[in-house]
Amino acid sequence: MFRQNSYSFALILSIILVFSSTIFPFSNFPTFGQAPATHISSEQYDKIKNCTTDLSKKPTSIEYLTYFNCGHVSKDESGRAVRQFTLIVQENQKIPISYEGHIFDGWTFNGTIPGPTIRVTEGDLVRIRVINSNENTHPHSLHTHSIHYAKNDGVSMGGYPGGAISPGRSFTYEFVAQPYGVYPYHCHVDPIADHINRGLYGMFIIDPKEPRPQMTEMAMLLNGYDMDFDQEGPTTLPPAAQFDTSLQDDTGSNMTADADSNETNTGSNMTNMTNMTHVSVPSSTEEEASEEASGEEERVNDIYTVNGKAFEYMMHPIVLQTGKEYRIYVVNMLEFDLVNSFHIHGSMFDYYTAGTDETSDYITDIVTLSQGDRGIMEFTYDYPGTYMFHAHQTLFTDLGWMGLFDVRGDPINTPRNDAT
Ligand SMILES: [Cu+2]
Repeated sequence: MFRQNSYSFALILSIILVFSSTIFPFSNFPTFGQAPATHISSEQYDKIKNCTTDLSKKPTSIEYLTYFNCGHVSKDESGRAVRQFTLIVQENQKIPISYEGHIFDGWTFNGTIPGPTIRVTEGDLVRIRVINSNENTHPHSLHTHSIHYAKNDGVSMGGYPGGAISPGRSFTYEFVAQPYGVYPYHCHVDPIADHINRGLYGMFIIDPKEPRPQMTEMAMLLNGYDMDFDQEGPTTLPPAAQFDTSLQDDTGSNMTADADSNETNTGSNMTNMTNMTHVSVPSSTEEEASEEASGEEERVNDIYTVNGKAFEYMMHPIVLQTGKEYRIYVVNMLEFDLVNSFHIHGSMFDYYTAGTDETSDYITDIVTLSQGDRGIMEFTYDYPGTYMFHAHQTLFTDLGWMGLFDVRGDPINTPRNDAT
């Protein structure tokens, strides 16, 4: 009986499917992420996006809010935009991360933690050349989230040359940007937690072909710092044979950041790394830490921030206007703590998880983010005043993850019963 029913059910189902596909052929449904082509030129779009004209700038955490690096733009034969970026990895960078004198021994993409916000449009051909500075002692890579071939994934499993770039060498990652959304990028060399904690990460925005509604936009990357590097290392790498550095480029004498004016010549005393068998030189700190590692002590962050510096937006509140729409791209790159969050006072925001859809997921005043999670917040303020935004974990706020919006202008939509 059951068997007979199953057959009839299957028969009816296939009739429905065949019938419905003639009425609603699946090919008529828009493919995910493919907005209709616009007539807006990439130059016009880049202006809307507030793309920086100074690609070699080292933005402060104030400037980072609106610093969008859209690369050197050219066109290929088909007319497609080609965007080229250069990221230089430098170790032993002294980065001020608080107003109380905390200096972090960081590793940076182009001199800042976080690295520059990279911004492209869906369908662009993206080329990101990553140069591992000759003075460095560790291999590094660039792992971008989103869709691409494994060889451009920046991961050493599989022996891809872009998985571990030796000091003094470079590798160019190439892919077509898809789908639109907001993403993190970061180094993916083991031990990953350490390469991330040191500062090798940033934000990567793929804009939809059809521009989002225009509003003032800001980038906020959430991070933390384990200042004493406890438990760091050991940096045990697979044998060098897995990293065929002959497929990586010499940095040569023309190692430049995104703009020619920022030339940093580290190639003149470049040693030949091609036959290197072990590129990692653990520091004494790492060796000590590795001895303690057996204790399985938990790693902890000492400082938490938005865009790199503790309490930056308490010291420099972000000025907003009542009634104006704002969009924040948010990425959580916190290591060691599994959960981070973003809470705003005095207003609510539309939240778009991962920024991959035009419709918001919900309206809230707190979004909870695990490691690598990201999204887009859109909001307005009805009333003027000073409002906090912060993690809803008190420990994080006490240690730096807290800022202020200084909202100016007349109240709008004043409800009758609302006290002023
Ligand atoms: Cu790294």
